[in-house]
Amino acid sequence: SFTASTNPAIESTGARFSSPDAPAPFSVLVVEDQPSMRSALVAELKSAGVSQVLEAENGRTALALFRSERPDLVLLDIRLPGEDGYWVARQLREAEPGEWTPIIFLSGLDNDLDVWRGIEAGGDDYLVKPVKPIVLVAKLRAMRRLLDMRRRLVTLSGELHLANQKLNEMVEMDSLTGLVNRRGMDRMLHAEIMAASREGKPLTLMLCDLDHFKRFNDTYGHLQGDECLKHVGRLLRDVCVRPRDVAARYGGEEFALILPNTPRSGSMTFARALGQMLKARKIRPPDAPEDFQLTLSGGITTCIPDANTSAEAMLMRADEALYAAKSQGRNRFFS
Ligand code: GH3
Ligand code: MG
Ligand code: MG
Ligand code: MG
Ligand code: MG
Repeated sequence: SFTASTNPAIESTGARFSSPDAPAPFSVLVVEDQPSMRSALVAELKSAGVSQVLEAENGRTALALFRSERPDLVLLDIRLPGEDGYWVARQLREAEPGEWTPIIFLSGLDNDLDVWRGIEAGGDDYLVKPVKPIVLVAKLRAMRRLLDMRRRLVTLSGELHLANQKLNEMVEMDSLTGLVNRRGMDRMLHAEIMAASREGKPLTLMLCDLDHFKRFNDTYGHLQGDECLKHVGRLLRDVCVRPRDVAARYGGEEFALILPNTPRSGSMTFARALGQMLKARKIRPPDAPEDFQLTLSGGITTCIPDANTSAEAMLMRADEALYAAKSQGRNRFFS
């Protein structure tokens, strides 16, 4: 049924896998023990425009070739010396979990049960020998269509995954300052309370509020106020030197800092560093006659959390300390 030298069906219809002058980069592994049948198949595939044809005469060789060459498709005989085609199909499926290489059985066995077993073993199609070349090429093209579709889906799912990651980040980000927003900060505070409680380490929460910010807005305008908030955002990001420190915009001109593994003394050092940075990096609104000295008031709470520690209680304690700092003159941190 196959002859190596001619394939009249393909020549008469012009049906090809791709033009032999410009063969598609597509490799087929032919697993067939009969040498004459194998060389006929190889010749058919090549003249139909398949760019690479690999040959195996038994199951073990097929598996080894599959692993090393990663063909795009496998044509698989069933009756082979040693392990049969069903075994090969199962091994191929196990060799690439999550991937898919089409397997077309090509066998002289034409019982319905053989078809059933072939598909159960992992085959995608089942052709009974002898197969007309035009049918073989048509089946290859159908499989390539499915392969292309699968590749597009894999690409798309990767893109969706990235887009979803980005959205998740955006949901927890404050768009003005680029800091974590209140939603993110609430989640992270809960997480750090759990972590600190497991590790038995002190956790510090700091709430800061810009002093007399309403005056700033009233004097220089809301847009300059926004610039000022961005400036403070950059400054807080810079003062958070440890990778686990989190700076968040908690509300309008209120900021929160989560400082894991930071005892009371460490939180005071942090507050001093913040105050110094505010002095060192003054801002100059366009209409202002001189640099503007921003100041912050802060409330600090530190504890070694246990199972009963709540984020709400920590926030309340920090807020009380902040209120005290405000009422006793501002530009200071209380704990
Ligand atoms: P205090 O020292 O007591 O905190 O005084 P304050 O003026 O800072 O506090 P108050 O709560 O009276 O006013 C907060 C101001 O912060 C008023 C509001 O216009 C301003 N503000 C809040 N969010 C934003 C914002 O996103 N952009 C700008 N430009 N201003 C904001
Ligand atoms: Mg055979
Ligand atoms: Mg206020
Ligand atoms: Mg304020
Ligand atoms: Mg406020």
